[in-house]
Amino acid sequence: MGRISGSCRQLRLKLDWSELKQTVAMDKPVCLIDTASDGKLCVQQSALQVLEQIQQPVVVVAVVGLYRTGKSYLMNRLAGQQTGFALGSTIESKTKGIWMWCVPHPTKAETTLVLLDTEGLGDVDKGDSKHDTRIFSLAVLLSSTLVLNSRGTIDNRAIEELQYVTELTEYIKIKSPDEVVDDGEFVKFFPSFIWAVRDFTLQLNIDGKDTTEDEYLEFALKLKLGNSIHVNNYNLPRECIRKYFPSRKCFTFPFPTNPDNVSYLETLDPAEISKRFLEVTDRFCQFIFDQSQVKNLKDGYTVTGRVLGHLVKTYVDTISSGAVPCLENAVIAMATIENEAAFQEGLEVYQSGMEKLKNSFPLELNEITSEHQCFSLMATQTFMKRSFKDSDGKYLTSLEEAISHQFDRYLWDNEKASEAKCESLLSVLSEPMTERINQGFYAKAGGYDLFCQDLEDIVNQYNTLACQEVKIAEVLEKFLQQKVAVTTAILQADDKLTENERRICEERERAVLLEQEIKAQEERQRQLEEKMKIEEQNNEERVRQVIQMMEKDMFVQQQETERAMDSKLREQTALLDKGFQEKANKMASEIEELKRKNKEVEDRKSREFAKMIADQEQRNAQNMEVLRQQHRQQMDAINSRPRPRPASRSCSIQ
Ligand SMILES: Nc1nc2c(ncn2[C@@H]2O[C@H](COP(=O)(O)OP(=O)(O)OP(=O)(O)O)[C@@H](O)[C@H]2O)c(=O)[nH]1
Ligand SMILES: [Mg+2]
Repeated sequence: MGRISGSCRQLRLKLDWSELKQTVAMDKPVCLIDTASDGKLCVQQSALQVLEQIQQPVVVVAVVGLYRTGKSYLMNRLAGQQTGFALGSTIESKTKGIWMWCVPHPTKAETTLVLLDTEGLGDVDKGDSKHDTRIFSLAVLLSSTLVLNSRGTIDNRAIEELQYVTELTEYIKIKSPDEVVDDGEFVKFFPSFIWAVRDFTLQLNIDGKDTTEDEYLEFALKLKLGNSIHVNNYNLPRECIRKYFPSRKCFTFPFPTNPDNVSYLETLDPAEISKRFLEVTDRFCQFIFDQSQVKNLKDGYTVTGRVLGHLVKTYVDTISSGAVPCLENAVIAMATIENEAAFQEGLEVYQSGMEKLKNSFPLELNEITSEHQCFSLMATQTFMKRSFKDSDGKYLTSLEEAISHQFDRYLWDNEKASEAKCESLLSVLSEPMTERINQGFYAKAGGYDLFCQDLEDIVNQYNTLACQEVKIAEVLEKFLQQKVAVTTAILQADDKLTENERRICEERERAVLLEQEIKAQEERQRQLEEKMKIEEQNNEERVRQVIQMMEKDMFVQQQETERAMDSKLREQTALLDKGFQEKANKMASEIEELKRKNKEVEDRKSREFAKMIADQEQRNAQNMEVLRQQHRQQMDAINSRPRPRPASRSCSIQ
């Protein structure tokens, strides 16, 4: 193995290392989604290019809320910067569309924090309330943590202004764009929810008791008993928040500084900012850094920057076409894009490794096969890291086939290189003998003996020098075949030999040739056996990788389910506590429905996985059968040959 520079193992280390680093640190935010003059949302290509480079998982924090409430300022704090997202100092709304800032995650290694600052809601000048709901639903769809920002208190007006939440069922679908309202599963895919209350001036005190910020939020989200229209309208946004988001958290920020300074907050000396405001801001940031989860797609696929880019494009294109974004469709679209890319990436890993190896051709068979094994393993790992929902193993099979095809080509290239090397070696070694033939040196009595000795020397030297070559036996066989005519001529011209001795020599010549031919066949057979051994190991490894991928998939699926279940059970207990028997019963049936659906998904996945393993095993068996058949045919060819007696060309006839 020492002969190979940049072998698979060294490259593997390099690759793992470079992958970890694949993120970007932007020094300022960029516009991700803009509003065209006709009011349609459009994705900014340059922002997608930034996301395309991020191969790390992303934690996505989006902020939403009424315009002019300090959202951009708060996002800058999360980026650890005083300035960045543009702040407005007039009453006009500042941020338009959705802006993005990608920074290395401050506490999670190998993760990128993506901050999404959205256009303020409720700006009457816009005159299009649907636009607001679209921005709101995009923030929900794209984020793993949604920060709702508002000013003052969480009073009924603040909650009523959140009618966007109640409209989400119209703007987000789970399975198909025309499904009837089914929001029972939103909790599985929705971000965690944080309410940031700015300029909060009240005492945290309910009924004379000190309360926490979270208790304050729970108090504000309390449902009212009753069934009147008024009560239903009061309860609806609260119920939606309670039901859709898997977790809730609240931060109450005091006034940041004195009123004269508030417009210049971003340029203000920190000493001028209230200590309590800074303390809450720090706590808020720390909470997000510690608790915000990596963004997951439906069915638990981890979202990287690159996937987030696809998601943004898919959702915005859907919305622009007038359709409703559908999680399931997005996952399918994403899977197609990512699986195709995963196939390419895997194949490139294999190809680039083997292309480097090609520079060292010809190699011994065990060297080339062990490198092939290592690179094809790396290729499958690379594929699996990126692929998802390849439930029928279509893309994995294509990758295996492409690799196997390429491997055959590399083996052929190696054989050609080995053949050229062996031929040139024989040509150099046989040069003096060729010279002698041309000079007629052997055309004399006793010439055949001399010729045999010279030939024997060449063969011995060749066998020593070319002992590692895959084509050693075949090239020698060809060489000896080419020498038949000249050998016969020398034999005939040797007067020292009797007619009988000549016949014996001729017979021996034939035996030597036959033996070499058999040797070449046996060498081919040995090489085939080696290939079979490697294939068998590769097959076992592939099955192991498929099982590993499935276990990971199942684990993520279970976690997703547990998170949703926990949230629903908490809500059910709270409803029962407060005497909402009817709503609690409804929640109980939702829990049952969720359980049923999860069971369905798990069963389906188990079936798909079992089939995938069976298919993989069947493919392996088929591959092995092809090799075995080849082996049998070669074996038959060897066995059908008459075995010559061991022959030597040390020629003296006694
Ligand atoms: N009173 C008060 N003002 C703030 C606070 N945070 C920021 N500001 C100021 O409020 C103004 C608007 O801040 P932005 O961060 O641009 O608010 P925004 O919500 O992003 O505004 P839009 O993008 O227009 O929706 C700026 O002058 C800020 O300095 C805060 O906590 N309280
Ligand atoms: Mg803003």
